[in-house]
Amino acid sequence: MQIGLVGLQNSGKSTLFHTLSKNSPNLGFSREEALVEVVKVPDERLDNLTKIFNPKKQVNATIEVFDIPGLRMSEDKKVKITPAFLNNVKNNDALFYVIRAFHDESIVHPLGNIDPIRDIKFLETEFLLSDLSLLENRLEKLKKDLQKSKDEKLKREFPVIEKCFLHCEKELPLRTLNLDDNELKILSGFQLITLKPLAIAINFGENSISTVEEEIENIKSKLNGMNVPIIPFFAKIELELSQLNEDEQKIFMEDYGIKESALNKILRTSYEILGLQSFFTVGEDECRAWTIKKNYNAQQAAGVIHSDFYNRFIRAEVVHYNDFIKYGSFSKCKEAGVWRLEGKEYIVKDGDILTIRHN
Ligand SMILES: Nc1nc2c(ncn2[C@@H]2O[C@H](COP(=O)(O)OP(=O)(O)OP(=O)(O)O)[C@@H](O)[C@H]2O)c(=O)[nH]1
Ligand SMILES: [Mg+2]
Repeated sequence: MQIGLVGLQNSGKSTLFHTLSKNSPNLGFSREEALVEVVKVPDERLDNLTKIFNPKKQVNATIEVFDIPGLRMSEDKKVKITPAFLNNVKNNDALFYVIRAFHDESIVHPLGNIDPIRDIKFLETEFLLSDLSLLENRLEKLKKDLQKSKDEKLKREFPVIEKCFLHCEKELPLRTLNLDDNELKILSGFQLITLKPLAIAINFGENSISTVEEEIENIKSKLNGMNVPIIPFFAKIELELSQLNEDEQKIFMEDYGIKESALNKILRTSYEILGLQSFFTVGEDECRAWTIKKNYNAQQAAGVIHSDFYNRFIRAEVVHYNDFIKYGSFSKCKEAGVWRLEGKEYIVKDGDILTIRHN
């Protein structure tokens, strides 16, 4: 899974990116080239399992974060999206708009002044126009092709593209359109931007820490109808904090009154908007967190570990993390009746510990 940090120039994307990728202090602040970093998803539950099983290694789930150079003013004094920018944006499973709310006269804002609502609407409009033009072209082409051929695949595609086109024409992003799995499959090759899950991360200056909740509520009320998670963060301070060790970080965050790190918020929100959850495998070799979609059944989850596990699936031994911690061992869980054997249709829950039986 890859999430993209998208926004206008100087909104704090690269600063945020660096707080997420603290394990790679050598990453440059590139203004020209997009950078991808694999970020370890912290999970206290996995840390606790590692303490219990003492395996040779712990493997956290990972998520890829893509830092995309922002939109800037071109020579004709306009801020325009470029094909290269769009390509970078399309290349993600979910998007975070990174929006500037900090004030600093010495740092240029390509649209002139600080106005988070305007910036959010600017991005939404540009992406909507991009989708609209793609859908319009596709619709024209389908109309022509369907006059000549009776291809079943094209016939099925037409109403889906038309439905999306009419939705975008009403200035509504595609993420607000109800689409079933078949329709989504038909659309999957087009990389429509407003169909991607979205969250908004707003970068506040340090003197906003005490008022940030109010400011976020204010922004939400002005974005009525835009039903996406909105999270505040403090890029500049958090970059400094991310250089410290975990204990120091906690102390300073408390001092500043920052309740949760940008890293945690971004990852938690990514799981939420992408509909993801984690399950665990444990043992002497490794304790590991795996990422799956929320409605995955036991066989699909097994397939994430290994395709052989999918093909040769027999049953899954299941204990939930909370039960395991409560009872302390698999045998105690068996005695308590919380250890179960489940078939392939079992819907895996966030925090399940699985052992796959296969032949
Ligand atoms: N004063 C202040 N400066 C900040 C804050 N956040 C980021 N900056 C500064 O703003 C400048 C731009 O930040 P970047 O993180 O490089 O912005 P960006 O969104 O990656 O910009 P582009 O890559 O050009 O799109 C840097 O000099 C940062 O140090 C903040 O909260 N307060
Ligand atoms: Mg940058």
